[in-house]
Amino acid sequence: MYSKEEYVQEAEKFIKVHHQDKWYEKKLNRLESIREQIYSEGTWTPTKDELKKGGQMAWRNSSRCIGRLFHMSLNVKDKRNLTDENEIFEALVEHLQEATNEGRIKPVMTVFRERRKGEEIRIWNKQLVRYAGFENDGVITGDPAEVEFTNKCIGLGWKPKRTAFELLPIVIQIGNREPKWFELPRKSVLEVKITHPELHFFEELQLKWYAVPVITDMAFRMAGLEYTAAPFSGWYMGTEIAARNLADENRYNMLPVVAKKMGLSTNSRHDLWKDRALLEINRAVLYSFKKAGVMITDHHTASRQFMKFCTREKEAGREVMADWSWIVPPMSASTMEVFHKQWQDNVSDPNFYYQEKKWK
Ligand code: HEM
Ligand code: NRG
Repeated sequence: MYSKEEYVQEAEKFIKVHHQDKWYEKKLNRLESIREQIYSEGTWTPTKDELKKGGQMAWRNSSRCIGRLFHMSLNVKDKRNLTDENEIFEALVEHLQEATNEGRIKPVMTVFRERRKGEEIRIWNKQLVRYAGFENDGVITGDPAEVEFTNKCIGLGWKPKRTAFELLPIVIQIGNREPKWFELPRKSVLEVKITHPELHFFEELQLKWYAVPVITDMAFRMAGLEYTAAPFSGWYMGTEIAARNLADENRYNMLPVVAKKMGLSTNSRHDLWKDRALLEINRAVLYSFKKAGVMITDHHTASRQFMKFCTREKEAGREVMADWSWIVPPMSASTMEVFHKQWQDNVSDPNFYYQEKKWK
């Protein structure tokens, strides 16, 4: 827990960076008003402009994110005034629609009330759109990573159809109140059917994925303030879906299925059947998103953009912090420049943080 003076110091650090290019006088006035607010109310309220800058800096400081070249384009929606679950749910749907933008995806963050401004707001889901997972006699239908959360939703009264790509409800909790759950309107969730430019059996597999990853379970911290609900989203890099969500053994585990359909023998690891199947799933995802007019990036482009971000940051006099094991994409690593680099990885605020789950 910070003391009041520590809150003032955190605010001061932030305001100094934010107002680098502005009048010194103005900066001092702003700090004076922040100090007064902290001493009278125990917290302070960033302006919309400061909040936006804080969000962009948090993205810029996210050492595991390869997409940071675009941090200045982050659109920050100020929903700090909302106090009830229904309104918050509406704002989440609005976020999804605005970010999706019919496939021309825009980076967006929505900020809800700060922790010390009232009862804590939490979104239980990992992401706004995720597919449920169901276990029955050791057999899993849907996304194995969501089995536990799916059971929790069923416990809250959700009635699923138990299909492989079933949208989970959104669960919102304020303080210690009963959590409330909501179904996303179908039309606000853009999804892409996965097909392949040459391998037509992909249609039979009936795979799909959603267009926009909206992370809902991380806390956004800036200048000593903590926003426990501040969902953010950009667009996908193909490997996230194709090399992990659809391929990992503890996710949709499609490599053996695709390899068999390709007519490959799965007896010898030495034949690299996994690598060949992995490549084709990745081609299928990139091809399908492109065909559907939904923005996505391939890992080679993302790697180059990240290197450009590093150059620009250096020019701006800032050192880039990066977590190599997350930045390097999960396939064809050594073909990309990022594989051959090293970075420091110290955490600095503003940033996004994991927080303890409320439902476990
Ligand atoms: C992580 C790409 C936008 C913040 C990641 C990862 C990728 C990625 C590939 C690693 C994910 C994984 O391995 O599971 C992109 C792309 C974007 C984008 C292509 C397109 C614009 C954003 C935005 C924010 C953000 C808008 C925040 C405002 C983060 C954070 C992580 C991350 C905090 C780490 C998540 C964790 O620790 O679980 N990003 N990102 N990214 N990204 Fe981005
Ligand atoms: N790997 C996760 C999503 C993590 C964040 N990735 C982004 N973020 N692209 C998945 O769903 O596969 N973003 O804000 O765009």
